Amino acid sequence: MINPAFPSDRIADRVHMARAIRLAAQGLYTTEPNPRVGCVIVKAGLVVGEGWHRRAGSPHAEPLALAAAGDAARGATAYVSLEPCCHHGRTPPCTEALLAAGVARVVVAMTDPNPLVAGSGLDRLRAGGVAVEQGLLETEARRLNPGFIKRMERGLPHVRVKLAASLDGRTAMASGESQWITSAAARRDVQFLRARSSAILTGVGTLLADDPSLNVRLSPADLPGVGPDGTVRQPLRVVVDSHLRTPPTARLLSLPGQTLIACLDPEADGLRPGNPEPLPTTEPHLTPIPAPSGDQAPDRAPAHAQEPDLDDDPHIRLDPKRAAHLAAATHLEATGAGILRVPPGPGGLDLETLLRYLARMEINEVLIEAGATLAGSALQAGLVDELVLYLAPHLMGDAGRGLFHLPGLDRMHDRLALEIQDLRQIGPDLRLTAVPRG
Ligand code: AOF
Ligand code: ZN
Repeated sequence: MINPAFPSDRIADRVHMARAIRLAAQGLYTTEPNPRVGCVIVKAGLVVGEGWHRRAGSPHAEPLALAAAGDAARGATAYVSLEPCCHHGRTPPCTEALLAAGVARVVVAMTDPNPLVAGSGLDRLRAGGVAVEQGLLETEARRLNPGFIKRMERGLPHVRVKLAASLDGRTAMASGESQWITSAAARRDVQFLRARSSAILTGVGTLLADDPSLNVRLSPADLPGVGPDGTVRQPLRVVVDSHLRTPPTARLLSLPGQTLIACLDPEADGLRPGNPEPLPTTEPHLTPIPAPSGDQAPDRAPAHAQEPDLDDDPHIRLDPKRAAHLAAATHLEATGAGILRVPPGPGGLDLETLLRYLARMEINEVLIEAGATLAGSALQAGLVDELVLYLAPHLMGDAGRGLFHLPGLDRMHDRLALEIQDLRQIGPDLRLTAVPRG
C-alpha cells in the first residue's frame, strides 16, 4: 500500500527498501537477541553496496553495506529496514559510520523501538546534514521482527502457539495416542518455527506424555543465513512445571542447549502476578533457591512473627512440601537445568511473569508447543500473538482431545475471535496462521 505520509514514494525507493527487507530476512535464524536488519546503498540509481546483520556482536547492516560501497557511498542514499543505531552497544554507532562515509540521504522503514535509539538515530543524522525519510514499507519491516519489537515496546516476547490436529480439531485419541497426526512435511515445517524462536515452551503434561526433545534437528545448510559451515542454535527449552514433576531422565534434559524448569514458587517470595519489581537480570539468570537452614525457618520472617506461633506459621506447615520441592530442584539442577520460581497466577504459575522474565533474558520469540491446558491458559490470559495450526486430513472423532481448554466459554458472545492471516498446504496437511482479534 502506498503510504500517503511518505513524501517521495517513488517506485525506485520502494524497490530498494524491499531489497533491504529481503536482505534483513537472511538473519531470520541468527540475529537474536538483535533485530533482523538489511541495508542497501544506491548512487545515481545503481546499487553500490548491500549488507545485512548476521549475529549479535558482528557488524550491523549499515557498516557492511558501506564497506561494500567504498567511496561510492559519498552523496549516496542508504535504505535501511530499521533506524540506524546511535549508541555504543556490542558495536559502534551506525549513524557515525553513515556520516563519516558522506551519505546524503537515509530512508528507513521504521524507527528502532530500542529506548537507546528510539528516534535519536534519525535526529543525529539530520543534525549531521543528512536528508532523512521514514515509514517506507513499515508494515513489512515490522513483520521481520515481531519479537524484538514487542520486547522493546512492552517487555514481553512475541508468543506463537503451534498445534497439530485432525481436521475435526482433535490433538489425540481418547487413549492419549497422538503420534503422528500430521505428516513428516508438516513436522519439518515446525522445525523452521523452532529454529527462528529464542525459546520453546511446553507444559509438564506434554513432557510426561510424549517425552519431547523440543530441539532443532535441521542441518546448518537447511537454514538460510546460517550456511553450511555455521552452527544451528538451539532455542532455550522452557518447561512449565508448577510442582517439579519433570523426571531428571526426561529426554530434553540430555540434549545440547539449555533447559529452564519454571515452577511455582512455594513461598512466592514477595513476588505477585504483575509485580513490577524487577527480577534479577545479572548472571545467574535464575532465581536461586535458598538452601534449607537448620530449622528450615524462612529466610525472611513474616511481619507478624514477633511471637512465633508454630501452628499459625505457614512456613513451618509447608516444610514437607518445601523439602520435597528442594529435593526435586536439586535433582533437576544436577542435570544442568535451571530452576525458575514463579509466583502463582490463574490456574497455576503466572505465565505473564514467566514471559516477562524471558523477555529480560532477551528472548524475542517464544514458540509454545504444549497441550490444550497450557495453550488455553495462554490464550485466555491474552498472552498469545499468533496461532500456527497444522490440520491433517483425518477425522479422529469426538472422543478425542480438543485443541484448547477454554473454561467459561458458554455463549456465542464468549467466543475468542481470530483473524486468519495465512493458509497454505504443507504436504498433505493444511497450515493455518491466525492472530487473536481485539
Ligand atoms: C542498526 N543496524 O543492523 C542492527 C541494529 O549490541 P549491538 O551493537 O549489536 O546493538 C544492538 C542494538 O542495535 C539492537 O538492540 C538494536 O537497537 C540495534 N540494531 N541497528 O543500526 C543493525 N542490528
Ligand atoms: Zn547499528
